[in-house]
Amino acid sequence: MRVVGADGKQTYKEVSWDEAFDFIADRMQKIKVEHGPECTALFTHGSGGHYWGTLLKAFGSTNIAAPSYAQCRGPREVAFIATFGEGLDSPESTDIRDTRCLVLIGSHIGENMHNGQVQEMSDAIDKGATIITVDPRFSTAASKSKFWLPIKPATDIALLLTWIHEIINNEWYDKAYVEQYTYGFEQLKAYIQPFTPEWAYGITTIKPDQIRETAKEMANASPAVIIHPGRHVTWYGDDTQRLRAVAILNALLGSWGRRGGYFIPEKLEVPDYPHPPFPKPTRDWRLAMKGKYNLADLALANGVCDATIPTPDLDCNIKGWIVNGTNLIMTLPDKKKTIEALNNLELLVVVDTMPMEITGYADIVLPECTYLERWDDLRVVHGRIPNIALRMPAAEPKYNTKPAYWMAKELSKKMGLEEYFAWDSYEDVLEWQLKQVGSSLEEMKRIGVKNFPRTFDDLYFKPGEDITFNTNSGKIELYSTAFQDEGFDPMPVYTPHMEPPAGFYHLNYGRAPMHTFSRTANNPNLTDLMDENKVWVNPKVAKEWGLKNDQPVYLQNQDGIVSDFPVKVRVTERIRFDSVYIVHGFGHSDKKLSRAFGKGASDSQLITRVLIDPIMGGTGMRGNFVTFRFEKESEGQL
Ligand SMILES: Nc1nc2c(c(=O)[nH]1)N[C@H]1C(S)=C(S)[C@@H](COP(=O)(O)OP(=O)(O)OC[C@H]3O[C@@H](n4cnc5c(=O)[nH]c(N)nc54)[C@H](O)[C@@H]3O)O[C@H]1N2
Ligand SMILES: Nc1nc2c(c(=O)[nH]1)N[C@H]1C(S)=C(S)[C@@H](COP(=O)(O)OP(=O)(O)OC[C@H]3O[C@@H](n4cnc5c(=O)[nH]c(N)nc54)[C@H](O)[C@@H]3O)O[C@H]1N2
Ligand SMILES: [Mo]
Repeated sequence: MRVVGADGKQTYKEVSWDEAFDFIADRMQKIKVEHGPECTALFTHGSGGHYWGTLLKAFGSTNIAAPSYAQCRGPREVAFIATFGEGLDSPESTDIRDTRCLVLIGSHIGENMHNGQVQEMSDAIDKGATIITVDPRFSTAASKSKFWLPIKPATDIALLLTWIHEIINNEWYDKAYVEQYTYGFEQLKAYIQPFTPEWAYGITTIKPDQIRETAKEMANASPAVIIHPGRHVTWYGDDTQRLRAVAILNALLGSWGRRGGYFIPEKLEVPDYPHPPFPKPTRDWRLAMKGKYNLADLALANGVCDATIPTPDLDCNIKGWIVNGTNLIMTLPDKKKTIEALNNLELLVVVDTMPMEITGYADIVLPECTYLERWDDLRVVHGRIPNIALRMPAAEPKYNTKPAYWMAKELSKKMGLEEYFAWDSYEDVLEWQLKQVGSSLEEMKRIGVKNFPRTFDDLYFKPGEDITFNTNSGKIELYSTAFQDEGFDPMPVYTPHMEPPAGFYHLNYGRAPMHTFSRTANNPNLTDLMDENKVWVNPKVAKEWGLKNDQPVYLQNQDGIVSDFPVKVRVTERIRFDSVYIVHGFGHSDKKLSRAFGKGASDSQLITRVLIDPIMGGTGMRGNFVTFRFEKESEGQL
């Protein structure tokens, strides 16, 4: 579909697939001639990434960014790579099933439906594991916990440093493990001396006794203890350092590579369908970072977005985007900036299954059929045992929708890149790949998921096993030489963050179990379960403002941005008095989303202050404060 009319308005004119591909190929060619192929980028989340990635790399660009990195798990990857020489990737290798103590720091498993983790957590609870939840909100996980520490927002690093202090000074750490595997223990020990529980109490509001008691609880379970690394960890801009503190705590308790801690995952190698080598681009996304964020191991979606806004000192401004399965308007913080970038594009192609905010800004929308109507790439995941899974169509595509692999292949023909898609149907690709690993499409159609035996090592380190870690020192780095080399603090530092001004509250957000980001807000079955978000307000705050349950209010942030729509109040003790909470993904402004339009408030809209992590460029989103308004139009500031 061609988008006609004003930006964001979602007025379309249907064109043939052929016309659409001609249009895209022409614009891509123009960008290539005038600016170079590197001035294009792909934003992707989910399965289509592989096909579009192949097309873009064949075209000559490696600017491929996913919001699941710099808006999600990026800081944790960098922190764990710095400490253990390895990131966690997805799914995480947390051995929750066999743990004796699980510490959740803002990971709201149970509302965050990583189903494997939810199932293992409930098994662990049945087996008597201790759960410790650190969260300013009484989450579902907190309700299953032995300890709930309702921490003052943005102060987690202080708590983590103090736990490290307690575990070192009481000699509760795993001495043999620390001795054999770690680097920098003496520096760490000297460094953490000031961080007593009494010091942390003043910062976190967690009582010293509770800090001591929970530290002891973790030590008792060691090494079958998991200080959970979290997932959406881009909070306050010092997130990589917070996750370093998490990694260090795990190392001290000897949980990395140990049963009930972190297992060693294995993945099956499934070769790519043969294609010619990709051209090597002379410029990539790193260039646009101007020497910053060298420790980031993947492209930054926000970085590529920034590089689209012309600046005089950059010779490779991005001119064309392909956006596959990511609603960047709701996904990237600082919507104004995203729209500024969109306005500077010469080409925006959006591949989506329905009209979402982002499709309204496209030149061309390519409507994809849903996952139930198509083949997809094999799912190849690492885990305790390597396994692969097949996704196959359960129904014919409705309307004139197509799978992304078909689109990428057809477009490749228009761009002279068809040799990168040298197959007739996607079943041929799957058949070929499955054959390489000793299976077949026929078998996979029958069984769906196939497990393979592990080929190397054990699931855990053997006692006293000699191990070289992929860090500069070859050890688990309690003191990070990589951070030091880049000019960052080699050990995590607690820095106080801004506090909400009078009458404002931390804007806290998270997941609801039945919804996925903003993408399911219009789903009829899921809206039956939950059709709007509510703003959680502490009773003390409600009293001060005279707020009642279900009363609609607007939220206004520190920069004067007011939510497009009102949101109903939910008065509850489950949130601290200094914060309010809403579920992410609501407050859609696109009228074509007939069920979701105007329902609830959008956290994305209110996240205008972005705290960039200096180490890897992640976008900290929790530095925003909101107040209540009773009417949309203001009669002066509240
Ligand atoms: N149902 C459902 N499940 C999902 C998803 C989904 O869309 N829907 N998305 C998936 C994805 S991609 C991700 S990344 C994960 C995200 O899931 P998580 O990584 O678990 O979520 P976060 O958003 O980091 O954390 C939300 C929790 O942090 C708490 N919190 C807020 N501020 C602070 C603070 O300063 N300190 C502490 N200790 N806690 C704080 C909030 O109260 C809330 O309970 O969920 C995954 N699972
Ligand atoms: N304010 C705020 N921002 C956040 C977060 C937050 O909690 N709050 N969470 C962050 C995190 S952890 C993550 S991982 C990201 C996630 O960010 P996104 O993945 O961008 O999340 P959605 O907003 O759900 O956008 C998904 C888009 O994909 C489309 N889609 C769904 N299925 C398909 C399909 O099969 N094919 C195609 N082509 N498209 C499809 C949907 O219609 C929708 O437009 O957001 C990050 N940004
Ligand atoms: Mo995420």
